[in-house]
Amino acid sequence: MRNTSDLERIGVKMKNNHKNTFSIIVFFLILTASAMLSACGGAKHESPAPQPSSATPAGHSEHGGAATSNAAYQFDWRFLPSEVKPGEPVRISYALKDSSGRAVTQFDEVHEKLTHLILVSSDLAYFDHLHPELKDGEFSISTTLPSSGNYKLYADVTPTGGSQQLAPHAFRVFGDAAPSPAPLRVDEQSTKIFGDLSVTLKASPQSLQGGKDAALTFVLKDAGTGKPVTDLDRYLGAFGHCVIISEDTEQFLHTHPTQEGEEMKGMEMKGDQKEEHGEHSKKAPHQHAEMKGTGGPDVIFHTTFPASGLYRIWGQFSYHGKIVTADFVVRVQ
Ligand SMILES: [Cu+2]
Repeated sequence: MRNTSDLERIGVKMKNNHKNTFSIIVFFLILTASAMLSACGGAKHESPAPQPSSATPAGHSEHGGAATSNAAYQFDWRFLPSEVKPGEPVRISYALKDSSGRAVTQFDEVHEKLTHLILVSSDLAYFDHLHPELKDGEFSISTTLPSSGNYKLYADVTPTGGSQQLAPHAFRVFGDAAPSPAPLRVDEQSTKIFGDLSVTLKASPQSLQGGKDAALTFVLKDAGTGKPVTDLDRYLGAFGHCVIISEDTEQFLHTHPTQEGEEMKGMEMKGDQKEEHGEHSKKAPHQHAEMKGTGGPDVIFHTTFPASGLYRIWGQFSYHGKIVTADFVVRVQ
């Protein structure tokens, strides 16, 4: 994982809003499966940005900005070099255009970043959570993919004055000897060791159902001492982040813990829960020491799996200064 180095920049962004729900759940269906197999080939790729299904029109779009929440946005993707090779750095870039074709240059920070980018291999064996930098209206970041094959990106941005935008983009890494995709297997062990954490995933209901509410509880113990963890660090403004992707990579959910109690009332959780911003917002980057809430041992994510099938779940936590990514495969009936 490469995001360990982000830790130094972690802070807590406080906001004078009045939300009492702490999870954003975003999910979208990719209607253009054809894009999945298209190689990047050097050309710019445009993929429509589906509105997340849970997005409600932002109540404060009168603030103005680059776009309204109802605008249709387009993402332009670029890869340099255009032919991505395993083991060789590639610069991945994306820019957003509004419905009139204008480049969007102003974005809101959500979870302390202007954008979040999830990168997976099409068999979900590879996972990365990246934070590209914005420059001249374009987000970009360099990374190196370990092996050839098909990959998928999920970019998440919130244009200022608009609503959260999510865009999937598939691309191929060229090279011989692409490893054959590893089929997903439901984890038989519900407890696994990841870095310094022993992580148990508990699903409620135990038999997950498509279309029904579910709670995923990550129970965290110190892998060395076996003691329950109660001192998680905040990672990008939350005690945990959870990304869920379906086996066919068409469904993507990103959620945050829901249990953090009253102490969390001021936390910024944007996306579909857009709240007012501007003069009321204030940054308090060093407040996490004072914040209560639950830094373990249970970190609970509420979500709704859109349909039956296999899903891979990645829970991300910061423990003793290191990002730990704990992944499990579950079956949804
Ligand atoms: Cu992120």
